[in-house]
Amino acid sequence: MKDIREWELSLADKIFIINNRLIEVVSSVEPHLDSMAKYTIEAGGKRVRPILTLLSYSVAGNGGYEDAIDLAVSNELVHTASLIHDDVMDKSDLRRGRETLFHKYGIYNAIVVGDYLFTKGFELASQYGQEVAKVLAWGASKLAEGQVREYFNMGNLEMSEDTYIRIISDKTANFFAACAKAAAMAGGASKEIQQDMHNFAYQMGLAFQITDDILDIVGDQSETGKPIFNDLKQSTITLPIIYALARDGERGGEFRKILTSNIPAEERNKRIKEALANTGALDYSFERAKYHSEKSIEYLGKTGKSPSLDTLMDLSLLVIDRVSSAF
Ligand code: GRG
Repeated sequence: MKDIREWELSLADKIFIINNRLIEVVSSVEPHLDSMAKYTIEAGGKRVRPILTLLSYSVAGNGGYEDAIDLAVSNELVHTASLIHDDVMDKSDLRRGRETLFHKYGIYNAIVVGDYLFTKGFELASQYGQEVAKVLAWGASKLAEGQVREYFNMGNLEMSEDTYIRIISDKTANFFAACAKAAAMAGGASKEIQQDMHNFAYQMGLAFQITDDILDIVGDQSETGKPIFNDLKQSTITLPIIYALARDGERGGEFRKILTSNIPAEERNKRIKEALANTGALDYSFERAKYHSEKSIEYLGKTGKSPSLDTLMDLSLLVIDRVSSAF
């Protein structure tokens, strides 16, 4: 397996093309809109969804990826639109290592720029036909469902693991699945391979989001580009918290007491982190992420040999590898 830097380097040509096309398609004759849209795009991001799209397209066996660039860009635009709106809902000031659009230009501009990127994304996707655009629309509507389900479970200390999985399925995994399925479809893959690619990316998306939630606790802001302990600051309940709460009775309710205490945030976060490590909540969550990563590779294996198979397999392993160094 390549490490993340080697993996990114091996895809540098594709990422370069995606970035240039993103800038091109968000250009606007309205100078303020043009500069706000470009500000967001130039902040970067890992570009996981467009890369997933290009590689999934090549699973269909057509070799080249050039014809899938606009679909990849379309997926990144929809994703970026959702992040802009997420930052509005969370009132976040930092994203991708930069001041958020919301913080820099205010709520009204952030809403409109999000809408603009969203519509530009669908304009591009429409080139691939109604069926492909429909898959992407399904994925985007799931993003909204996941986001709202998460919102209405904020601070819900009784939230079950099943509800958590439903939330992350929609806000992350189903969109990954839509990117991969739409790409396989655009590439002319059989219905069976389209479904395998959907399942592969769905499982990888679950692994990705669980890892993201672990990184919110043990990660490093200089690497993730967003503040640590942001989920708890927003009262978002994630898998490590659910696990620790479920076992809290055996420990005299200690964890719940720390979670709901009024002690200063820095001290509270330190204690929460220690408790999550001591109760095995972080290990449990990592094992769950690993399970979904392995499952994703099983589905990928069913698609048969293709030029992008090893690179996609590495992606699924790297998704969880981001967190192993943080333990
Ligand atoms: C506009 C379609 C649309 C939806 C609005 C706000 C909202 C509804 C949905 C947001 C859902 C959300 C916040 C999902 C999080 C998904 C996620 C894992 C984000 C981080 O992805 P990375 O790590 O980010 O790939 P980068 O910055 O690298 O692109």
